[in-house]
Amino acid sequence: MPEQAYLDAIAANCKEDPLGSLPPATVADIELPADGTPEAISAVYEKWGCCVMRGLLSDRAADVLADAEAMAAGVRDAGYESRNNAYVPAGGATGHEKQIMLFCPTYTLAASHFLAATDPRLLDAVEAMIGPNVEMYGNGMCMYKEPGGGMEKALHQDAPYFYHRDHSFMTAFLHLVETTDENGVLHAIPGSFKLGLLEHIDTPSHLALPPGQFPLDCAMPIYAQPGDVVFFNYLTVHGSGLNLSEKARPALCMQYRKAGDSLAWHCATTVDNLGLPANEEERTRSFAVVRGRKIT
Ligand SMILES: O=C(O)CCC(=O)C(=O)O
Repeated sequence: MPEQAYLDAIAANCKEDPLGSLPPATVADIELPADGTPEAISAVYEKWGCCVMRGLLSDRAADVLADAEAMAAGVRDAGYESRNNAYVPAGGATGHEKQIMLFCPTYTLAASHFLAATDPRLLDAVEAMIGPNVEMYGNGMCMYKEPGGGMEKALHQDAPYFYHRDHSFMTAFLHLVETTDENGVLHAIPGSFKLGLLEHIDTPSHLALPPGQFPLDCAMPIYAQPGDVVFFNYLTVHGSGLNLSEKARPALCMQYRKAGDSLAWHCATTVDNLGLPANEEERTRSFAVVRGRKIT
């Protein structure tokens, strides 16, 4: 059973037709050019809880991709034993015994990943969204999606995984390859952050929204090119389908929060662990401050 704190949070947001209460959106509503002004970025993020900045890091994507593929090659050379911080669950739809789902952390493995996460163009955008004091969260995660059936990530919010006091937590999702319906394009529901924390269930891809109520196709595909970055608040509903193409679909997830925000609940990947108070170490853990300061 999850803790009462979680049950209380989701009860407050329980609606018969949660999606029906959201304004309709198209990609044009959340799309910004790489040189979008802070005012434009902030307005889109505040309204929709997500945005896509076209070509923001197009000059970095090739290096980040080469390092992600080197991480994967290490795992394959080791006969799918975990290496390079890989999470290697059962092969599922790939038909293989195992598949690479993700690498975490990656800033400790490859400079290209850290340099992307600290790129001033990206941090300018993050600052426009969450304010002048920005702290990294974690050390980078590369979602891999193997070819030939690589794992889906059912629609979910990131909030139950990393529930924070001030809800400033957000992800910058850097595309490394072109995404299509075939290879598991990222989907999101613009405006869904306004629904608050929703009830999640246990699935093979960890915590997710009940698929009967939130099938993948109720979200908007955000087709992208290498270097496009999708930003989303951790309450924004998002996910992606299987990769049925012949090439992997890696992407780099870089996470940030307002400096000083802190974990409120213990990190969780299963329903049983939701709503447990964060321990002292989790509440006070600090990461690199990349904009402004966190000084008391
Ligand atoms: O890799 C993807 O397409 C989805 C990733 C995701 O949902 C997440 O990192 O929370």
